[in-house]
Amino acid sequence: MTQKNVWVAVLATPVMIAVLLLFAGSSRVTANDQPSAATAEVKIDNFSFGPQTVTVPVGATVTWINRDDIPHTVVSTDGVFKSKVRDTDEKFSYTFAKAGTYPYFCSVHPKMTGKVVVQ
Ligand SMILES: [Cu+2]
Repeated sequence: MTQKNVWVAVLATPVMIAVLLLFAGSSRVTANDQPSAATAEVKIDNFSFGPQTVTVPVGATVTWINRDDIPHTVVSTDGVFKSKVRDTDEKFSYTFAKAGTYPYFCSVHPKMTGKVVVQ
């Protein structure tokens, strides 16, 4: 090693250790702050999704539950998710791994629309 390279190594090592500690620390903090993934619920009732727009963190699971007395579906406009026909009190869940805006509708009644915002 040249004199210059030795100094680079001497200076770089504590920086790398600090970076590693930072990463280890931050992942531990994340684990403590979010012991389980976030969840949100959307009720389907009277031909509407409520709340119509639900905002969740990345990784959250949204569960739709049909409280109406007729069947509905939950279908992503962009083809990201698609439920089967949900009868009264049946549920559909989807976990959002990526940030974005996910509009959806009921394929039986396309005027029923909603939106999930993942951030
Ligand atoms: Cu419907």
